[in-house]
Amino acid sequence: MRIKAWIGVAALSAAGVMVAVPAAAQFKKPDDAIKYRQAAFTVMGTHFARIGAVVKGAAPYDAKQVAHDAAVVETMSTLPFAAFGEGTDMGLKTRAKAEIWSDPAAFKAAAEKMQKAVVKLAEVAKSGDEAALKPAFGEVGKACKGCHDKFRAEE
Ligand code: ASC
Repeated sequence: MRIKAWIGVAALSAAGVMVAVPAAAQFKKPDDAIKYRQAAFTVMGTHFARIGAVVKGAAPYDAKQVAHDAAVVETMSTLPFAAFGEGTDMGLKTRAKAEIWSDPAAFKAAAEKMQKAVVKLAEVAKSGDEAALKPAFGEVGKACKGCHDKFRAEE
């Protein structure tokens, strides 16, 4: 009985440690992290492009649809950056550049710039202000490109 209680405490403290471990350790292996971040970027890019079609006039403006797409982009934008841990610079085919790990502060700043622009886009989309959509979309696109130019290799 006493041993069982001790095991319980050990399990609890192990759980406590798990909460505190770096995000990268949430993935079983580097390839899982690479797959995960690529999936998040793919979903984000897909929904961002749907808004793009609207602002370019290739698709009709539907406030509800745009708000949904922007909400998906916003949620996805919070996911990939926990999957750039040490050791995830190789394995599965990845375009992630070494600068991500050699200049983490700049990478973080670029990620946060994008996330801020995405929050704004989601707000604008939710408000139903059609005229404000294009500039907000443009700001996100610029932030995407800024990060790609520095941290993503060519195909
Ligand atoms: C997109 C998409 C990106 C950005 C970027 C903006 O639609 O998938 O990565 O826009 O191309 O320059």
